[in-house]
Amino acid sequence: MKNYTKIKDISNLSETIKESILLKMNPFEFQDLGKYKTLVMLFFNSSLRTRLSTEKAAKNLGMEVMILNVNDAWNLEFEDGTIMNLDKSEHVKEAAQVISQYADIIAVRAFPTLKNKAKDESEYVINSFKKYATVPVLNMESATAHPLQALADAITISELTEKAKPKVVISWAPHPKALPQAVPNSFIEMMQHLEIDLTITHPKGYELNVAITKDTPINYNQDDALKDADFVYVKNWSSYNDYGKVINQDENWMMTKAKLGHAKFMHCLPVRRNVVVEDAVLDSEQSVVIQQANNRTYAAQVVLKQILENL
Ligand code: SN0
Repeated sequence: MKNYTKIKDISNLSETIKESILLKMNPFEFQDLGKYKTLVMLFFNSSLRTRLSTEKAAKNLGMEVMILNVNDAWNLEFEDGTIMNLDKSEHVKEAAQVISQYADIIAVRAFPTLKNKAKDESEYVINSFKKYATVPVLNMESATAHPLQALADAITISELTEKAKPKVVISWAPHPKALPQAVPNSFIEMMQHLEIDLTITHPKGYELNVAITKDTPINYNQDDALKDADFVYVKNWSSYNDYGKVINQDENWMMTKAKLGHAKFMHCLPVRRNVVVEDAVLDSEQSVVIQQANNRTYAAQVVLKQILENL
């Protein structure tokens, strides 16, 4: 693998899922692969799981890890040809080339503005690093995608499914803040590649980009959508059409034990208790969020392994 900035960078998904489950059973099998190699992780935003699981994955492969919270460094300019006489101290052109001398792989987390749709969709942060870095780039959640989370979700469903073709529902939930569409985008795209029956449910106005949802059925009736579900993935996202806006906070969309039925409950975390999902769900055996978070390590590890093998 050259870079992992999108799900399509995985050449063989079913093999990759199998390989990650093998890594989970034997995490130190390739501990020499990353010897003398360095992962530099750049954070433009907060992180808990991504930071720790990706660092753990790199260390399981014998890599060194350096982490930079970019907000503690220089304010980066991404536009071409600007006169840099305002608040931006360094251009990404220099920064990416310099970091490439210290790193064998550069991982980037950069959330969207949720204000400028065209700018967010251009993926200017991760794509600038891809353009100017001379080493592979790993997406740790960009403006429109979170492919490491989606891979961990695919691993989790593969581990837990008791059916050849389980029914998976992604259900919008209320939230006080405007959140990105990155997690649902990547989850939906990932599910479209697996042998599963996917339904999307959300209030009107929360339609995601049709380039992502394609022909996946959208049911505006949550109860109806949830019928006979095997896995229910709950996530808030802000409006895509009324870009970045919170247009509805209807608490009736919160996931409850009654609505969940016999399904497994999934969420990428962090989750707002009793807003997105009630305690009774998170504290039940049906919640698999802790297992999902554990699988973040093996998702990152299989991706780092495939990139290291290609260096
Ligand atoms: C991020 C998101 O994309 O929705 C990261 C998820 C992996 N989530 C949040 O920003 C939640 C913030 C909050 O205050 O609940």
